[in-house]
Amino acid sequence: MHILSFLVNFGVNLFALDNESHTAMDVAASRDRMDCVRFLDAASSQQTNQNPKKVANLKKEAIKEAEKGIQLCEKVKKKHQSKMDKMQHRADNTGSVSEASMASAFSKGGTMSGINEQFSKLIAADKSGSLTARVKGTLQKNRPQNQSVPSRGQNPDSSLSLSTRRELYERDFPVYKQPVEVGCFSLDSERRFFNDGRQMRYYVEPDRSPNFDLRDGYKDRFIKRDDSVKEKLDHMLRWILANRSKLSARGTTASSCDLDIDFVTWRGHLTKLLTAPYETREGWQLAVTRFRGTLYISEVETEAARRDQENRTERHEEMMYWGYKFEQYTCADTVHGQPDPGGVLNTNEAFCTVVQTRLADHRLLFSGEVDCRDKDPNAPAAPACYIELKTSAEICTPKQRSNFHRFKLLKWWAQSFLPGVPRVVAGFRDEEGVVVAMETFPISKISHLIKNEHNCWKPTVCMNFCSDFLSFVKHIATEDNPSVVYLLSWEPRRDVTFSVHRDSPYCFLPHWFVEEMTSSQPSHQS
Ligand code: 0WD
Ligand code: CA
Repeated sequence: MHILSFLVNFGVNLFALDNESHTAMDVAASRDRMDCVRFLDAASSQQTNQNPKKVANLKKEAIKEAEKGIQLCEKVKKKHQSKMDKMQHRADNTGSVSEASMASAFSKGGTMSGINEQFSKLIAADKSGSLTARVKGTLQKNRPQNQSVPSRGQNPDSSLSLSTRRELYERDFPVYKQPVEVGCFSLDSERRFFNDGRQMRYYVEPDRSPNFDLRDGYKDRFIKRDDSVKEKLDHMLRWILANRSKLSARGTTASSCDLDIDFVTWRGHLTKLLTAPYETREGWQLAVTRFRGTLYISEVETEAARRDQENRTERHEEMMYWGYKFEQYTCADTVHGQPDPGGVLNTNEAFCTVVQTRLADHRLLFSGEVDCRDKDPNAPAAPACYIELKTSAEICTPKQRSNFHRFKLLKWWAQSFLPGVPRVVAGFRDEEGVVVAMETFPISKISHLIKNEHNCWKPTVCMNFCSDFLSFVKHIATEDNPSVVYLLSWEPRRDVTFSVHRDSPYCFLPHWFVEEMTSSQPSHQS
């Protein structure tokens, strides 16, 4: 408000428009800042009364300026696109992306039909490509443009960086194939791996206001996973070794033991990529290794995250338990069973789905933890029968609702959209940790729910950024070597940068995986 009155007194154009043709007053209204709306309304009435001709001119000027802004933005976007295209072209020419094997990826065995090609459009339901601000280039280079292209094994130009500015990713929604579940695995109460679905749970619908006490059992019936143990991609790699025959390139000239996949990672890492253009607080570091043509991506804990974890308050620790407790109130271990909220809660246990899909020309294999499934025997096949469970603070004010839409729904959408989980069931809890209301959010409806929020997040920006990030990774991570790590680092309001590390502590592909993948052919299972 102080800034606003300063600017108005200073003589800014009250009628100036952003690239979506909103005035300052529209923006204030959409954010529920009625104090600002009243102030701006009074100021513009005063100006109109005093000098209607001048106001008419100011309005014209505002439209002209906005048009200029839009044009500038378009230009920068084109530049970004042409750089991405060049990068893609180079990646193809250096042999890091094989068009032939790519095209064959999902047409076999009828697992992915052409109908599913448009999955992205159906479930994301957002094709808007409007522009919001003036921008500079996204893909930045501090050196002259016309230098040589890195070929395989040569160190890439580490001055290359990738912008996360949202304006650059406002284009058509990229192709995102319907994710197909290719397998699953379970982690038991001691975090042991099983190549099966033994930890699957079944959703049991509670009352509309169930009054679950999420604090129950925190002190005496809680076994917490040791989060100082960094598991990296290990569970996924175990799953890959046990299921290699499902993934190997068949009918191509590539060595039959190479995977027919560009990227292997956790779903949680992809969620971070999707939300990066909107993230203002937490950065990340992702380690990438190219091994037998596949790029493996594993998170590295940032210094800030480590500090946050060490300095968590007791209240915060307890609140982290609430999410798991909600699962215990709503999930049964067997299809006809009932939840057992009196039992011990052990966060070592997990059921993970493994899905295969394609984003633009990137063939992805990733795994994500799934809370439970619909117990109806007629429910659709996985992942469409899966349900994500969440807890959130109850919403009492318009401001809280707006924040919920702007921040929480973005994370919920990204996390479930990726593996094709169609709904989130949320328990809204009060300050004491009592669930006072329940609500189901179909993922395909979330983009409609947020439509009224001004300058809100857009699914297309999330997906286009992720796609460009993966192209960037293909371009820079050229050396195929399990002991080389390309470390991609990002902090909010900065570009993504990278550094290269050989035989360093960042190495994350374990010897047992590298040896098994190198020495033997996959055993052909049915
Ligand atoms: O080492 C790491 N940096 C991480 C390991 C980070 C994220 C996940 N993991 C591992 C764990 O082994 C976990 O079993 O991945 C598994 C889950 O992977 P994901 O599905 O890719 O992760 P994400 O989407 O971030 O989280 C899904 C659920 C969470 O549910 P909520 O509703 O809170 O989003 O997995 C749980 C949590 O219940 N979860 C974790 N479980 C164990 N270790 C972890 C973690 N670090 N992070 C989230
Ligand atoms: Ca959950």
